[in-house]
Amino acid sequence: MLGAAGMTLLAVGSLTVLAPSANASPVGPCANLHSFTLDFRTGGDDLRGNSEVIPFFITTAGDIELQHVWGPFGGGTTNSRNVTFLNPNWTVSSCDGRGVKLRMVSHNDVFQTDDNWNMDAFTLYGYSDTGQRSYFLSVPDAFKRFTGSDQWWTRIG
Ligand SMILES: [Ca+2]
Repeated sequence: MLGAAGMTLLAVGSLTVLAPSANASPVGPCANLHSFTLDFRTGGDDLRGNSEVIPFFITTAGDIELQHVWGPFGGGTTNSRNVTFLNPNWTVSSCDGRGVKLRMVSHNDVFQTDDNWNMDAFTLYGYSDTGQRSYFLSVPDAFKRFTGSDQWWTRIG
């Protein structure tokens, strides 16, 4: 349940507290998801062209891998990618969606060290087989710095 300023109201016994939260939810009736649009807002450190982002859609049935995404994402830009599940025949109900997980993998050229990437914001839109937007997750304040030793970012709605 959403309270003021996008905070999630958590009922803990008789106590209600405000916790920061991603804004994630199915949209409309349950629908089988087939494709996604991923929006990545890059901060001051770019994602190189030889760096790969592996997205996973977190569900009640486990983490389902999406098609991989590659840079370059320039510093201070927003880049959008349309993907399906890694196997385009896979599907999952929008009502079983719980969040997203990203892994950045560097593929270094000779003389390159691991890439670092500042992802300031992230948005995911999930679409049904009829193209209906059926899942939405927005993290406007991700401010994640991926590095060679810190490759993972997870957000549960
Ligand atoms: Ca970089």
